[in-house]
Amino acid sequence: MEVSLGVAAYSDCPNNYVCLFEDPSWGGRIVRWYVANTAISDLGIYTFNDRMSSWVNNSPYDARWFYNGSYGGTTRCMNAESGSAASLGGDDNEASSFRIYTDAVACT
Ligand SMILES: [Ca+2]
Ligand SMILES: [Ca+2]
Repeated sequence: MEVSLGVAAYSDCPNNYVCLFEDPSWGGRIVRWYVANTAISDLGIYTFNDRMSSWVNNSPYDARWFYNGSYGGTTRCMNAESGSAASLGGDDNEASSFRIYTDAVACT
């Protein structure tokens, strides 16, 4: 995984990566991963707890994010090869844990 402290853009999420952005419309800081079966139980270790405001999944794998740490609470799917709306609405700044699955049918 990588953490960027600079201002990111949609183009900073290349093919095969799943990217979480701090700001709406794919801006602010970015954290990104490209390995299947990634599991991050606490986004706080990247100073990213309750900060995600948009995302891009350019990987061939489904992914999920969770309101609580350790994959708890309300969860949202990030389908393979998709992106979030520019604004997450009520889901803004809630993500506390995150995982990438090993196929594109893990969450439907
Ligand atoms: Ca945010
Ligand atoms: Ca949270």
